[in-house]
Amino acid sequence: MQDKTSSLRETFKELIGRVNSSEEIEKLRVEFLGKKGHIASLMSQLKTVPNEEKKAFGQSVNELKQKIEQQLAEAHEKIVKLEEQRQINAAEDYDVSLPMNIEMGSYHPITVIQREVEEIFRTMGFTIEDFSEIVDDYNCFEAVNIPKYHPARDMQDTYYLDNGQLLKTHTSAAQNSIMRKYGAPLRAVFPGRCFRNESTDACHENTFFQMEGIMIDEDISISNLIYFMKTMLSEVFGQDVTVRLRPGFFPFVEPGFELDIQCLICGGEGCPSCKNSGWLELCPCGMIHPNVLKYGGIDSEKYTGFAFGLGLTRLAMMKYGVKDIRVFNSGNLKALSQFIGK
Ligand code: FA5
Repeated sequence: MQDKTSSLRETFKELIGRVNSSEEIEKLRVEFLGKKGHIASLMSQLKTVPNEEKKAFGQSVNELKQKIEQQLAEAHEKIVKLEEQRQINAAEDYDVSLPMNIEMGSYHPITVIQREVEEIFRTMGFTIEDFSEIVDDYNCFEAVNIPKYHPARDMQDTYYLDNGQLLKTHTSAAQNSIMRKYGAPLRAVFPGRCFRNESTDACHENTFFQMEGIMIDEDISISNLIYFMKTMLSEVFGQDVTVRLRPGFFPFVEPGFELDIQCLICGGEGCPSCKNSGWLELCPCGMIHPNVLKYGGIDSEKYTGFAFGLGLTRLAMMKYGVKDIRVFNSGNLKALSQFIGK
C-alpha cells in the first residue's frame, strides 16, 4: 500500500512540473483531489488494509493530499502571473500596418437637431444652458405658477422618487433657476430630456426632448416672439413650412399660444403621425406670466419676456420624415445611424 502512495507522489510530481495553464492545473486538481480522483480512490482502499497498517497508510495518504494541495496552489499562483504577462505581451505585439477599421459612429438624430437649433439661437445672442433631469416639485411646478392641486398638473403626470423629487416633465422646470442665475435682461435656450407617465403612440413618447427658450428685456412683445419662432423654423427646415398660432393655456404664460406645424409626413391630409388632424403641436409659447418673473427675482413692472417649449423630438420627426416617434428611443441602429451630424 505504501508503494501506491509513493508511486502516486511521483506521478503527481512529474505532471505538475509540466503544467502550462490554469486550465491544466484545474484538470490536475480534479484528477487527484476530485470526488473520483486518485486520493479518494486510495482512501476507499483503506478498508482492505490490514489493521496494523491502517494508521500509517491513512497518515501517508493525508500527507500526500496536503502536499498535492500545496503544490497546486503554488503552481496556480505562478501560472496566473505568467498568463497575465502573456496577455500583456500579446497586446503589445500588434501590427501597425494592419488596415484601420474606418467604420465611423454617428450622432443620434436628436443630438443632430439639438445642436442645429442651439446654433441658430446662439447666433441670435442666446446662451445655451444645461439643467438636471431630476428636479423638485417647486422648480417643475410651483415656480412656473402651477401650485399644488392645480388641474394643469394632470397633463404632466410623471415618475416620482422616494425622496419626493421627480423626473422633469418639461424644460420649463429650469426657468426659475436660470432667471435667478442671470437676472434680466436675459436670452437663453435650454434643451433637455423630459418624462411623462403617458401612453405612447406615433407622436407621443414617455421620454422625449424639448428645448425651452426665454427672452426677457424691457418692451418685449408678442412680435418678438413670432419673429424668433419664424426665424428658427425657416432656418431648421430651409424652406417655408405652414404653421398656425392658436390660443393655448399654460399657467406660466399670459397670453399663451399653441404653435402647430402642418404635418410634413402627410402634407396636412391626416395620418397616424399627426393623429389624423393634419397638424402637429410643436412649440407652445407665450408671454411670461408676471408671477413667474417675480418668482425668478425679476422686476415684472420693468421687464417682460416670452417663453417657448419646442418639442425637439417632434421637430426631428418632421425634419427627417420619421413617421413614428418611438423610433428615436428604439435603439434600432439601422434607422438611427443615418444621421452623421457634427
Ligand atoms: C409644455 O411642456 C410647456 N412647458 C411648453 C411651454 C413652454 C409653453 C414655455 C409655454 C411657454 P406641452 O405639454 O404642450 O407644453 O409640451 C410642449 C411640446 O413638447 C409639445 O408641443 C410637443 O411638441 C412636445 N411633447 C409634449 N408631450 C410629448 C410627448 N409625450 N411625446 C413627444 N413630444 C411631446
